[in-house]
Formats: sequence, structure tokens, C-alpha cells
Amino acid sequence: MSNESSLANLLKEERRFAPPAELAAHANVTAAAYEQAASDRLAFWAEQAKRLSWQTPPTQTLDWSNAPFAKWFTDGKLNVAYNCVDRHVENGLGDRVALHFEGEPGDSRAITYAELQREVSKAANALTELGVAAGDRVALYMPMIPETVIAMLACARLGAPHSVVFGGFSADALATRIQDADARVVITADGGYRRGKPSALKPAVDEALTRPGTENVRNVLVVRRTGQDTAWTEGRDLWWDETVGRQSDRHTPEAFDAEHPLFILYTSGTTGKPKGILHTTGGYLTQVAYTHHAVFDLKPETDVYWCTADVGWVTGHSYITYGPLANGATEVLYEGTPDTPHQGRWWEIVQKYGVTILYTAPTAIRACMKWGDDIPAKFDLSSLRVLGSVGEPINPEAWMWYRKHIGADKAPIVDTWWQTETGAMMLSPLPGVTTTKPGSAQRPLPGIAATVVDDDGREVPDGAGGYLVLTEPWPSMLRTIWGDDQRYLDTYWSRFEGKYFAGDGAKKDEDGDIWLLGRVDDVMLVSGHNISTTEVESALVSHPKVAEAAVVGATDPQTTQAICAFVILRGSADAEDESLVEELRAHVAQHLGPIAKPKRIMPVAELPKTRSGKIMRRLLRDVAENRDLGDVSTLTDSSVMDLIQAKLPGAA
Ligand code: 6R9
Repeated sequence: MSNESSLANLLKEERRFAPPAELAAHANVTAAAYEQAASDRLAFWAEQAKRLSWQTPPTQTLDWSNAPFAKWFTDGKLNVAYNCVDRHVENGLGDRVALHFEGEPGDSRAITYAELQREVSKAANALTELGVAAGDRVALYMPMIPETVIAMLACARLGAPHSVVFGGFSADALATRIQDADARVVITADGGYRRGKPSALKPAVDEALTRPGTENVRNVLVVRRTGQDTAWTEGRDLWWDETVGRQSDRHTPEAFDAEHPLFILYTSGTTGKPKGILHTTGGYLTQVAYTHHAVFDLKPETDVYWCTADVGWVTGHSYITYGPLANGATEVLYEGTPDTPHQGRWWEIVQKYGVTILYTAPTAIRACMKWGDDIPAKFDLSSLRVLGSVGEPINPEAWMWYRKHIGADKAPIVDTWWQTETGAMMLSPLPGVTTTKPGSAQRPLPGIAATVVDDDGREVPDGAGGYLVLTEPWPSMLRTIWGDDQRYLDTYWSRFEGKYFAGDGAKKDEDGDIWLLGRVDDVMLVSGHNISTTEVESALVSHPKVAEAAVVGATDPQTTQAICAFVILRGSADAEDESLVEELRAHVAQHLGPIAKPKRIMPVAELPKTRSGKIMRRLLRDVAENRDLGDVSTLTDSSVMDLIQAKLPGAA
């Protein structure tokens, strides 16, 4: 990436939104937190660790002597499940609802903290009976149901690291992850409900377990959710309701070292085998609890919190299971898709439970925009007071829509930047402090050190772009890649001396606020200029006829790369209309300058996405460059690619 052109800094966004006075007046965290943390970062984190109940409180904060392998709170001992469940019951909050479960078919179930304690204890006793001991890995392949959260907490209670694999992944993807972690038990369900029908899970487990390298799996524990026919391997397979159901609901948690492994979560990476990101106990729980308290301004007595992520994504780990429950929150857990049985399902849920804090992804917001403003308008969303976004850069137009149509033009939006590797939020506005800017994640949170550097690792001045780096260790950082320390060093710590390389392009505006520009692989080089796919996509989405856009750089003999855009049009727009394509090209040129004008724009019906809603630009690049498609195993719906390819000139 050339320095002088740096990353594009083309999009001008002038809108500003001050925090609501009422919220600011009672906010959990004020501007003073930044100063406290800046004056003594380690003391700040030592203070935050006191949010947890330690059996042995730590006397050390950070051991960085073997950098970049960090140890936080290393001489402390605690139990994560005790912190997320038992202590709330001991504090007299046993009757508080922990989970409001809403099944896709409309069944619902409220689980209090006291009940959660009994369920987690029973599950821990069952796993113990199956021979699971501290350090053993347990794989989870589950729908979004309470047993998933219960199983995670039961593993944590026993010190048995879990590896949750998305229910949408194939048997192949599941087998690779079982092999890599050498799992001993798999917890699954007969199936879950998706798009109005039962979707089986158990067959993929059966298939995965025929693969070499999975022989150490002794048992498969199967939750009965859909009641569909399920093949059975006697001696190996056990029904959850029978095996867990007959256990004692008492279980004494054991305290583990702060650095005891808590979970492994695989992230795909652009090439090669998936990376098993390892998280540990004390630092992780400290930072997820703190950020959940600070960024959402959580008041556990009155708030109803809802994170729409799947638990198979890191967002589900940190902001469905661990952060909210460590804070004693009441939260919604929803099984299904946003448009089943109708496109207002989410808003109906917000109304039903009086949700006050909503945490979702830009891809979902854009889908709702496409369905129309009239849909959320039919529901009472007045309970909402803080809105969160995560997963991708949020386009300013989607941000504005979220604020106006969901947040009644007053709920602050917190755009939270973080990664599986960072474990918890790293950059985000604070709802009672920050004057927000549509599309910017703005500043590192208190206690976090991040900046933007150029090719040589030098910090860029305000107004310039480059790469996002983290310059100091943080409590919830990954400790390594499971079984591959070298890959940990190579992937994150070798690009810039002493700094964590996040792999995201970013720019600083004139105020020093940070704007994320997408993965570095998604930055295009066009006639010597670096242009971010995110900015071109945002320009396209700002056109009234465009609902979604994905932009890639395709190799081009004249300009190195040529900008190639795939767009989903809104309702009535005609995909065959050549003049509309011209209008869109001109629209981008007008917003970003002629250099950013896409060479090709192709209207399509769908875009390829992962389960966490990220557009798989790698596949679109394959299409744009007429190559065979790479690995499609992590796509939600692989038929999308057939549809897109069939539209291309020259397609059969
Ligand atoms: C939590 C999560 C990490 C990548 C990250 C970045 C993108 C996430 C973002 C964002 C811009 C935000 N990302 N949040 N980009 N603004 N608020 O998504 O983890 O699945 O590991 O993805 O997601 O590119 O590097 P993960």
C-alpha cells in the first residue's frame, strides 16, 4: 500500500449526535474513565477485575515477560459459571429472569437465575459422569436454545474448554474442528427451527464422527428440540433429557487459575485451515463484563437486553453467554430468523419483552431497510434506549436508518469494533459520553490502546489512513492459536514490531476518530490509489434504489484492479435497466470522485454471506475474475453463488 495515497479518505460525513441528556446524567461510565485508564492502565484493569468474585483474588495484573504471550491476573483463581450464575443467586437475585427464550415456532420459556443454577449444575454432573474432567475439550453443535448456554456454562464450571461450531456449518467443517481440538464429547440437538421448519443437526455429527481423527469422541449428548427422527449409535449417543435430567441439581464449582483455558473458537481466516482462537478465564471474563456494563450502560435491575447473534459466533460467546450473565442481566434468546413467520418478528419480540438494549449486525439492519420502514413502524419500540452494531463497518445510511426507524431518533448507537481474537469490544462510542458520527467506531475504550499506522508501522496523522493496530496487551486477548504458537506469532505479531496487527484498514479523521474500512484484503488498488470497498459500498447504499452492495477489486490490465460492484436493488427497481447502472456509477463518482467509479455494476438477488453476516468478497472476486470458486463451506446458503454466476456474461 503506497503511503502518499494512503487509504482512501473520500467519504465526508458531517452528521453528529450528542448523547441524550437523560442517559448521560445517569450513565454507568463517564468521560473520567478515559482519564483514569490513561493515567494507569493496569490499575484500571485491576479495578475492573473486582467486578468478579475471585476465590483467590489476583495480586498481579499483567505478566508480559514472555510477550506476545500474555498472562493476566495470573495468581488469581475463580470459576466462570459461579460468576455468571451462582453468585447472583447468593446475592438474592435467584428470582430474576436470566433468559427469556423465544423459539421460532412461538414457544417461549423464562429461566430465572435460580433455575439456571440448577440446570447448569445438572449438566455439569452429567458431563462428569461421562468422564469429562478439567482440560478436556467438548464440542458443541447446537441451535439457539437455552441448553446451548447451559452446556457452555457447564463446561466452564468443570474447566473443560468448549469449542462451539456453528449449527449452519457442514459435517466437514465440524469434523475438522473436532479433530483439531481433539474433543471427547459432542453436545448437539436433533435439530432446531429455521425458516419455519425443523432443520436437522444430528446427521452432520454422525457423519463427522466417521472421519479419521475423531475417534476420541466417546459420547454424543443430544437435546430433544424438534422431535424429528434421529439415527442412533447405541453406547455412544445419549439423550440430554435422560442423562442430564436424572442428575442432582447441586454441584460445587471448583476455582481455576485465571489462565485456565475457557474456550476455543475457530475463525476461518482467508486461507488455510481454520485457526482455533484460545481464550482463558480471568482476563476474558473481566473485559467482557466491563465492556457489557460500559458500552451498553447496562442497569441489570431494569434493562432487558437482546443480542441477536448466533452463539456459534464470538459475539454470542461474549455478549450472550459470558458478559451479560456475569453482570446479572435479563436477556432475550431467540432461536430463529428475523423474517419468520413475518418480517416484523424481531420488532414483535422487542415489543413483547420490552427490550431496552439491542445488539445486532449491519447486514441485518440492511435487510430490514430493504423490507421497508412500515414494518418496524407497526410495533411499539419505545422501550429501546441503546442500540449496538457489530460485525462489519456500518454504512452511514444503515446507521441513520437504525437510529431513525428503530431508535426513534434518540437512542445512541454504539458501533463496536472487535474480533474473535480480541475476545471483547475494543473500539466503540460510550452511550453517555460520545458524540457519535454515523459509520465510525470512534475511539479505543478505556484501558485499550489502538491506533492507525502506515506501511512502516509509523502512526499516521489525523486525517490519514492505514492499518488498525493494538499497541498494548488487553485482558481478553487471545492467548495463542490452539496447538500452533508459531502461527499466532506469524499472523498477528510479525507485520509490525511489538504491535498486534488486526488485518483491518482504518483511517483517522480530523478529530482523531477511527473509521474502519474493512479487511486489508478488501482494499483495492486502482491506478495507484487505495480505495476501500467499504466506502464504495456506502456510496452505493446511499442511493435510494440500492438495498445492499458488495464491492471487490478485479485484476485489470490497465488499472491494476478495477472496481466491480454487486448490488441488490430495492423493491421496485428493474435489474435489467441499463440506465440505472449508469446512474449508480455516476452516483458513486459524484460522492467519492471519478477514481472510485465502478467499472462494472451487476444487480443480483442475493450476496454470499457467512452465518455472522459478513459478505464473502473472496468468492465475489473469484466470480469477477472468472475463476473457479474456493471453499464455500462457511456460506449460509451455497446456492447463492450459482445464482450470481448464472447472471454473468458468458455463463452457460
Ligand atoms: C466481533 C466479530 C472480526 C472482523 C474485524 C472487522 C469486522 C467487526 C466491526 C468490524 C467495522 C465494526 N468488524 N466489528 N468492522 N466495524 N464495528 O465480528 O468478530 O467474526 O472475528 O470478525 O469483523 O473486519 O476484523 P469476527
